[in-house]
Amino acid sequence: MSESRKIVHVDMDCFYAAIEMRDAPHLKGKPIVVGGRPGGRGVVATANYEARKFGVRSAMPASKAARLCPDLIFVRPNFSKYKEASQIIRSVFKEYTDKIEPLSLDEAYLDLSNNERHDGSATKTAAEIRKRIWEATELTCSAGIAPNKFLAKVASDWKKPNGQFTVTPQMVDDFVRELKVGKIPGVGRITSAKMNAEGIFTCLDLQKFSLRDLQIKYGKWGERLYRVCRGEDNRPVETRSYRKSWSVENTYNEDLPNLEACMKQLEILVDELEKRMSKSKVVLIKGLFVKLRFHDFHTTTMESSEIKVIDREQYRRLLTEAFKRGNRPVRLIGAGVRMPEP
Ligand code: DCP
Ligand code: MG
Repeated sequence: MSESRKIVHVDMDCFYAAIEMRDAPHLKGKPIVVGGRPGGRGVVATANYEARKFGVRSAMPASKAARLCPDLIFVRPNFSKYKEASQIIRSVFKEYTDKIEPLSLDEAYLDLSNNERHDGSATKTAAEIRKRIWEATELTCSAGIAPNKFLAKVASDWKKPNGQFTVTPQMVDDFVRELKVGKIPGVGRITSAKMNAEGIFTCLDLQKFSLRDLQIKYGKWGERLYRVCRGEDNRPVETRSYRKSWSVENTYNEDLPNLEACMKQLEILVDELEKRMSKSKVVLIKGLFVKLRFHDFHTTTMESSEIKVIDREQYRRLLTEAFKRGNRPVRLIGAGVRMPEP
């Protein structure tokens, strides 16, 4: 037990919406969403808790949200404010540990294993961190405190908003037995529905499968599932900077003969890129790029640094330029975005 770590997962409460309510008090108590991504096709980035009562959720089309909640107030996002708040929060974390792993603007893991404050109590220290964040930003957050990242992340959701929950090493077994599979980060609605259809509802149900069964059922994921359903997760808190770029690429079984064929594939790649980015909550973009590898492996990248949103027209232009550089069959296309340092 002395080896046990103390990991804290901190997650801000309805982050963008909370900032907008703080800065425009007349919005308080009313249902609001922050939405319409830049370049937007009108998607909800986040909803405050009043709006959530109507079923409004992140990633929902704005039109649907308006239908669910007729009095819904739409606020345009102000990313520079979110980034500023994120930096302040980060500076609070830094007073407590150097082992910080940011997951997005509003979420981070901290490793408090070596913390000596409050007689080494990570629970009390987390409460202090939350109080300090409130004092510095007037924003509330929730925290999970546990022996590993998986449990800390699940626990930060337990008493949301403005609460915290600790899973002590002694509690782990009981905690996971009851835990619904849909609460496992990475098990989305579809996987969880599939599991339920097979009679798997809780982590205890998953524990009945052997490692090999799970590997056969879920491939690479199987081993991780085998561990987390027992409350095990040995991933370290990785102090890292934000990713600098995000991209999707594909190597084609048969070379794409001309620009037209490349254009068709580009659309598919950009669809995929959009999908992944909305899941990962990437919000700040400083440029776009397209990468082409010709059949002779000559590789070229075209960048556009002015564009702050996923702009299909711009991608098509970049592809056209890149293609001109080689003007021969293509074996790989990549499409991506560059992100600024936070
Ligand atoms: N976000 C987004 N698109 C999504 C999900 C989130 O743009 N599909 C943005 C808006 C959120 C922020 O990221 O404010 C943080 O995401 P969370 O999932 O942590 O959601 P919230 O902080 O808004 O709410 P909660 O209180 O549930 O954490
Ligand atoms: Mg949050």
